[in-house]
Amino acid sequence: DRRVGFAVAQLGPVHLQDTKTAVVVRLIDMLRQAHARGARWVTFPELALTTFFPRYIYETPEEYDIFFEEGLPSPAMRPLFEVAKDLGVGFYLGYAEKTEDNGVTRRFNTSVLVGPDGAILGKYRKIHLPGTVDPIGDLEFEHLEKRYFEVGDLGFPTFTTPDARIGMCICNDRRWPETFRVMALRGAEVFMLGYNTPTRNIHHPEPAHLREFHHRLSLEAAAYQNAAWVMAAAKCGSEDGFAMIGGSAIVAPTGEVVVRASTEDDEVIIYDCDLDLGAYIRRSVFDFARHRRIEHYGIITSQ
Ligand code: CDT
Repeated sequence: DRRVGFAVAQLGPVHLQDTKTAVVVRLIDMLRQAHARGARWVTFPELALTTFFPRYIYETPEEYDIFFEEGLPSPAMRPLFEVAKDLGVGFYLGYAEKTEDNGVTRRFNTSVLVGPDGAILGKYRKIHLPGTVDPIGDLEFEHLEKRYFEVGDLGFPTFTTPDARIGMCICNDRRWPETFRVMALRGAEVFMLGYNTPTRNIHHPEPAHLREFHHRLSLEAAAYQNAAWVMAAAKCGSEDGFAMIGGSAIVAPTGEVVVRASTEDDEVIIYDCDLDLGAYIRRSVFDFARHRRIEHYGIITSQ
Protein backbone atom coordinates (compact mmCIF):
# COMPACT_ATOMS: atom_id res chain seq x y z
CA ASP A 1 0.00 0.00 0.00
CA ARG A 2 1.03 3.58 -0.64
CA ARG A 3 -1.01 5.42 2.00
CA VAL A 4 -1.12 9.20 2.33
CA GLY A 5 -3.36 11.31 4.58
CA PHE A 6 -5.52 13.69 2.54
CA ALA A 7 -7.88 16.10 4.27
CA VAL A 8 -10.72 18.27 2.98
CA ALA A 9 -11.40 21.48 4.91
CA GLN A 10 -14.99 22.55 4.37
CA LEU A 11 -15.76 26.19 5.11
CA GLY A 12 -19.02 27.40 6.55
CA PRO A 13 -20.39 30.72 5.33
CA VAL A 14 -18.17 33.75 4.74
CA HIS A 15 -20.32 36.87 4.94
CA LEU A 16 -19.77 40.11 3.05
CA GLN A 17 -18.57 41.89 6.18
CA ASP A 18 -16.12 39.14 7.24
CA THR A 19 -12.48 40.14 6.83
CA LYS A 20 -9.98 38.02 4.91
CA THR A 21 -7.85 38.01 8.07
CA ALA A 22 -10.67 36.36 10.01
CA VAL A 23 -11.23 33.78 7.26
CA VAL A 24 -7.53 32.90 7.15
CA VAL A 25 -7.61 32.31 10.93
CA ARG A 26 -10.37 29.72 10.27
CA LEU A 27 -8.35 28.13 7.46
CA ILE A 28 -5.27 27.88 9.67
CA ASP A 29 -7.30 26.36 12.49
CA MET A 30 -8.54 23.66 10.12
CA LEU A 31 -5.04 23.14 8.71
CA ARG A 32 -3.79 22.47 12.26
CA GLN A 33 -6.65 20.04 12.92
CA ALA A 34 -5.90 18.22 9.68
CA HIS A 35 -2.20 18.01 10.53
CA ALA A 36 -2.96 16.71 14.04
CA ARG A 37 -5.05 13.96 12.45
CA GLY A 38 -2.24 12.94 10.09
CA ALA A 39 -2.86 14.94 6.91
CA ARG A 40 -0.07 15.64 4.45
CA TRP A 41 -2.41 17.56 2.14
CA VAL A 42 -5.48 19.75 2.66
CA THR A 43 -8.01 20.84 0.05
CA PHE A 44 -9.73 24.18 0.76
CA PRO A 45 -12.76 25.55 -1.17
CA GLU A 46 -13.15 27.70 -4.29
CA LEU A 47 -12.90 31.49 -3.65
CA ALA A 48 -12.10 30.60 -0.07
CA LEU A 49 -11.18 34.05 1.23
CA THR A 50 -14.45 35.88 0.63
CA THR A 51 -18.15 35.46 0.24
CA PHE A 52 -19.25 34.02 -3.12
CA PHE A 53 -19.37 37.49 -4.64
CA PRO A 54 -20.52 36.50 -8.19
CA ARG A 55 -24.02 36.37 -6.74
CA TYR A 56 -23.92 40.17 -6.52
CA ILE A 57 -24.08 42.79 -9.29
CA TYR A 58 -21.12 45.18 -9.44
CA GLU A 59 -20.52 47.67 -12.22
CA THR A 60 -16.89 48.72 -11.92
CA PRO A 61 -13.61 47.00 -10.97
CA GLU A 62 -13.29 49.48 -8.10
CA GLU A 63 -16.36 47.84 -6.54
CA TYR A 64 -15.22 44.21 -6.90
CA ASP A 65 -11.43 44.45 -6.67
CA ILE A 66 -11.67 43.99 -2.89
CA PHE A 67 -12.46 40.33 -3.51
CA PHE A 68 -9.29 39.74 -5.57
CA GLU A 69 -5.72 38.78 -4.60
CA GLU A 70 -2.53 40.01 -6.20
CA GLY A 71 0.70 38.02 -5.97
CA LEU A 72 1.35 34.62 -4.43
CA PRO A 73 1.07 34.48 -1.57
CA SER A 74 -1.04 37.62 -1.43
CA PRO A 75 -0.72 39.53 1.85
CA ALA A 76 -3.97 37.97 3.11
CA MET A 77 -2.78 34.43 2.36
CA ARG A 78 0.70 34.77 3.83
CA PRO A 79 -0.06 33.49 7.37
CA LEU A 80 -1.61 30.32 5.92
CA PHE A 81 1.42 29.69 3.71
CA GLU A 82 3.74 30.14 6.71
CA VAL A 83 1.90 27.77 9.06
CA ALA A 84 1.51 25.14 6.32
CA LYS A 85 5.23 25.23 5.61
CA ASP A 86 6.07 24.98 9.33
CA LEU A 87 3.80 21.95 9.68
CA GLY A 88 4.91 20.35 6.42
CA VAL A 89 1.39 20.23 4.98
CA GLY A 90 0.64 20.83 1.30
CA PHE A 91 -2.61 22.44 0.23
CA TYR A 92 -5.02 23.55 -2.54
CA LEU A 93 -6.56 26.99 -2.10
CA GLY A 94 -9.15 28.69 -4.30
CA TYR A 95 -9.04 32.48 -4.68
CA ALA A 96 -9.92 35.32 -7.04
CA GLU A 97 -6.75 36.18 -8.97
CA LYS A 98 -5.94 39.62 -10.37
CA THR A 99 -2.83 39.86 -12.50
CA GLU A 100 -1.10 42.28 -14.89
CA ASP A 101 -0.23 40.85 -18.30
CA ASN A 102 1.62 43.25 -20.66
CA GLY A 103 -0.17 46.19 -19.07
CA VAL A 104 -3.58 44.50 -19.25
CA THR A 105 -5.42 43.60 -16.04
CA ARG A 106 -6.77 40.07 -16.04
CA ARG A 107 -8.97 38.29 -13.51
CA PHE A 108 -9.39 34.56 -13.04
CA ASN A 109 -11.13 32.15 -10.67
CA THR A 110 -7.96 30.35 -9.60
CA SER A 111 -6.56 27.65 -7.34
CA VAL A 112 -2.97 27.25 -6.22
CA LEU A 113 -1.20 24.06 -5.21
CA VAL A 114 1.47 24.43 -2.54
CA GLY A 115 3.74 21.52 -1.60
CA PRO A 116 4.40 20.30 1.97
CA ASP A 117 7.79 22.04 1.73
CA GLY A 118 6.09 25.38 1.04
CA ALA A 119 6.99 25.45 -2.68
CA ILE A 120 4.34 26.83 -5.02
CA LEU A 121 3.79 23.95 -7.45
CA GLY A 122 1.45 25.77 -9.79
CA LYS A 123 -1.92 27.28 -10.51
CA TYR A 124 -5.14 26.31 -12.23
CA ARG A 125 -7.52 28.89 -13.70
CA LYS A 126 -11.17 27.80 -13.89
CA ILE A 127 -12.22 26.84 -17.41
CA HIS A 128 -15.94 26.06 -17.11
CA LEU A 129 -17.34 29.37 -15.86
CA PRO A 130 -21.08 29.02 -15.17
CA GLY A 131 -23.68 31.75 -15.17
CA THR A 132 -23.95 34.93 -17.21
CA VAL A 133 -22.13 38.19 -18.04
CA ASP A 134 -25.23 40.32 -17.52
CA PRO A 135 -27.72 39.92 -14.71
CA ILE A 136 -30.76 37.81 -15.55
CA GLY A 137 -32.80 40.08 -13.30
CA ASP A 138 -35.83 39.48 -11.11
CA LEU A 139 -33.91 36.90 -9.05
CA GLU A 140 -32.99 36.83 -5.36
CA PHE A 141 -29.35 36.35 -6.46
CA GLU A 142 -27.36 36.18 -9.69
CA HIS A 143 -24.49 33.98 -10.89
CA LEU A 144 -22.10 36.35 -12.68
CA GLU A 145 -18.86 34.40 -12.99
CA LYS A 146 -18.66 35.20 -16.72
CA ARG A 147 -18.80 38.88 -15.80
CA TYR A 148 -15.95 38.87 -13.30
CA PHE A 149 -13.59 36.20 -14.67
CA GLU A 150 -11.91 35.27 -17.93
CA VAL A 151 -11.92 31.64 -19.05
CA GLY A 152 -8.78 29.97 -17.68
CA ASP A 153 -5.78 29.83 -19.99
CA LEU A 154 -3.65 27.15 -18.32
CA GLY A 155 -5.49 24.02 -19.45
CA PHE A 156 -5.86 21.26 -16.86
CA PRO A 157 -2.33 20.88 -15.54
CA THR A 158 -1.18 18.14 -13.15
CA PHE A 159 1.68 18.30 -10.70
CA THR A 160 4.20 15.72 -9.57
CA THR A 161 4.67 15.70 -5.80
CA PRO A 162 6.55 13.29 -3.53
CA ASP A 163 3.23 11.68 -2.53
CA ALA A 164 1.10 11.60 -5.68
CA ARG A 165 0.47 13.23 -9.01
CA ILE A 166 -2.20 15.85 -8.33
CA GLY A 167 -4.63 17.64 -10.65
CA MET A 168 -6.83 20.63 -9.86
CA CYS A 169 -10.21 21.84 -11.03
CA ILE A 170 -12.87 24.16 -9.66
CA CYS A 171 -16.57 23.75 -8.93
CA ASN A 172 -18.54 23.71 -12.21
CA ASP A 173 -15.61 21.86 -13.87
CA ARG A 174 -16.71 18.76 -11.94
CA ARG A 175 -19.87 18.49 -14.02
CA TRP A 176 -17.85 17.94 -17.22
CA PRO A 177 -16.20 14.53 -17.76
CA GLU A 178 -13.54 16.02 -20.05
CA THR A 179 -12.07 17.88 -17.06
CA PHE A 180 -11.10 14.69 -15.29
CA ARG A 181 -10.19 12.67 -18.37
CA VAL A 182 -7.65 15.26 -19.43
CA MET A 183 -6.09 15.26 -15.97
CA ALA A 184 -6.13 11.45 -15.82
CA LEU A 185 -4.40 11.25 -19.20
CA ARG A 186 -1.76 13.49 -17.64
CA GLY A 187 -1.30 10.96 -14.87
CA ALA A 188 -3.33 12.54 -12.06
CA GLU A 189 -3.95 10.14 -9.18
CA VAL A 190 -5.75 12.71 -7.03
CA PHE A 191 -8.20 15.39 -8.17
CA MET A 192 -8.59 18.36 -5.82
CA LEU A 193 -11.53 20.70 -6.21
CA GLY A 194 -13.27 23.41 -4.27
CA TYR A 195 -16.83 24.55 -4.87
CA ASN A 196 -19.57 27.07 -4.05
CA THR A 197 -22.87 25.58 -5.18
CA PRO A 198 -26.02 27.56 -4.48
CA THR A 199 -28.74 25.27 -3.15
CA ARG A 200 -31.21 26.78 -5.57
CA ASN A 201 -30.59 26.49 -9.31
CA ILE A 202 -31.48 29.91 -10.75
CA HIS A 203 -31.33 28.67 -14.34
CA HIS A 204 -34.20 26.23 -14.15
CA PRO A 205 -36.46 24.93 -11.42
CA GLU A 206 -35.57 21.50 -10.07
CA PRO A 207 -36.34 19.48 -6.94
CA ALA A 208 -33.97 20.55 -4.15
CA HIS A 209 -32.49 17.07 -3.66
CA LEU A 210 -31.06 17.04 -7.20
CA ARG A 211 -28.46 19.69 -6.31
CA GLU A 212 -26.63 17.39 -3.91
CA PHE A 213 -27.31 14.32 -6.01
CA HIS A 214 -25.69 15.79 -9.14
CA HIS A 215 -22.74 16.99 -7.08
CA ARG A 216 -22.12 13.52 -5.64
CA LEU A 217 -22.83 11.77 -8.93
CA SER A 218 -20.19 13.90 -10.68
CA LEU A 219 -17.56 13.13 -8.05
CA GLU A 220 -18.30 9.42 -7.96
CA ALA A 221 -18.20 9.10 -11.76
CA ALA A 222 -14.99 11.14 -11.99
CA ALA A 223 -13.26 8.98 -9.40
CA TYR A 224 -14.44 5.65 -10.79
CA GLN A 225 -13.97 6.30 -14.51
CA ASN A 226 -10.49 7.70 -13.99
CA ALA A 227 -9.36 5.45 -11.13
CA ALA A 228 -8.40 8.45 -9.04
CA TRP A 229 -9.07 9.87 -5.58
CA VAL A 230 -11.30 12.96 -5.41
CA MET A 231 -11.03 15.63 -2.72
CA ALA A 232 -14.05 17.97 -2.83
CA ALA A 233 -14.26 20.97 -0.50
CA ALA A 234 -17.39 23.10 -0.16
CA LYS A 235 -17.90 26.61 1.04
CA CYS A 236 -21.44 26.26 2.26
CA GLY A 237 -24.27 27.23 4.52
CA SER A 238 -26.11 30.51 4.43
CA GLU A 239 -23.86 33.38 3.27
CA ASP A 240 -25.73 36.59 3.97
CA GLY A 241 -28.92 34.56 3.65
CA PHE A 242 -27.97 32.78 0.39
CA ALA A 243 -27.87 29.01 0.88
CA MET A 244 -25.15 26.79 -0.57
CA ILE A 245 -24.84 23.00 -0.35
CA GLY A 246 -22.32 21.21 1.88
CA GLY A 247 -21.50 17.59 1.13
CA SER A 248 -17.70 17.91 1.06
CA ALA A 249 -16.37 14.46 0.36
CA ILE A 250 -13.44 12.19 -0.31
CA VAL A 251 -14.14 9.62 -3.02
CA ALA A 252 -12.06 6.50 -3.66
CA PRO A 253 -11.03 5.27 -7.13
CA THR A 254 -13.80 2.66 -6.78
CA GLY A 255 -16.30 5.52 -6.94
CA GLU A 256 -17.24 5.13 -3.28
CA VAL A 257 -17.56 8.10 -0.94
CA VAL A 258 -15.29 7.07 1.94
CA VAL A 259 -15.88 10.11 4.11
CA ARG A 260 -18.35 12.97 3.92
CA ALA A 261 -18.87 16.19 5.88
CA SER A 262 -22.01 16.15 7.98
CA THR A 263 -22.40 19.88 8.73
CA GLU A 264 -22.68 23.09 6.73
CA ASP A 265 -19.95 24.72 8.78
CA ASP A 266 -16.17 24.63 9.15
CA GLU A 267 -15.38 20.89 9.23
CA VAL A 268 -12.31 18.79 8.51
CA ILE A 269 -12.64 15.33 7.02
CA ILE A 270 -9.65 13.08 6.40
CA TYR A 271 -8.81 9.69 4.90
CA ASP A 272 -5.71 7.58 4.63
CA CYS A 273 -5.75 7.17 0.85
CA ASP A 274 -4.09 4.15 -0.74
CA LEU A 275 -2.67 5.46 -4.00
CA ASP A 276 -1.86 1.93 -5.12
CA LEU A 277 -5.58 1.23 -5.41
CA GLY A 278 -5.92 3.68 -8.29
CA ALA A 279 -2.67 2.47 -9.84
CA TYR A 280 -3.97 -1.11 -9.76
CA ILE A 281 -7.22 -0.18 -11.49
CA ARG A 282 -5.25 1.77 -14.12
CA ARG A 283 -3.29 -1.41 -14.87
CA SER A 284 -6.42 -3.52 -15.23
CA VAL A 285 -9.99 -2.52 -16.13
CA PHE A 286 -9.06 1.11 -16.84
CA ASP A 287 -5.69 0.59 -18.51
CA PHE A 288 -6.10 3.51 -20.90
CA ALA A 289 -3.43 2.37 -23.36
CA ARG A 290 -4.97 -1.08 -23.83
CA HIS A 291 -8.67 -0.31 -23.74
CA ARG A 292 -9.39 3.22 -24.93
CA ARG A 293 -10.38 3.61 -28.61
CA ILE A 294 -9.33 7.14 -29.41
CA GLU A 295 -9.98 6.73 -33.15
CA HIS A 296 -13.67 7.02 -32.22
CA TYR A 297 -13.40 10.02 -29.90
CA GLY A 298 -12.50 12.78 -32.37
CA ILE A 299 -15.89 14.51 -32.22
CA ILE A 300 -15.24 15.40 -28.57
CA THR A 301 -12.65 17.99 -29.60
CA SER A 302 -14.02 18.93 -33.03
CA GLN A 303 -17.34 20.29 -31.80
N1 CDT B 1 -19.14 28.07 -8.36
C1 CDT B 1 -19.76 27.33 -9.29
O1 CDT B 1 -19.19 27.01 -10.32
N2 CDT B 1 -21.07 27.00 -9.04
C2 CDT B 1 -21.87 26.29 -9.99
C3 CDT B 1 -23.27 26.73 -9.91
C4 CDT B 1 -23.99 26.33 -11.12
S1 CDT B 1 -25.52 27.13 -11.35
C5 CDT B 1 -25.04 28.57 -12.15
C6 CDT B 1 -21.80 24.78 -9.87
O2 CDT B 1 -21.67 24.14 -10.91
O3 CDT B 1 -21.90 24.23 -8.78
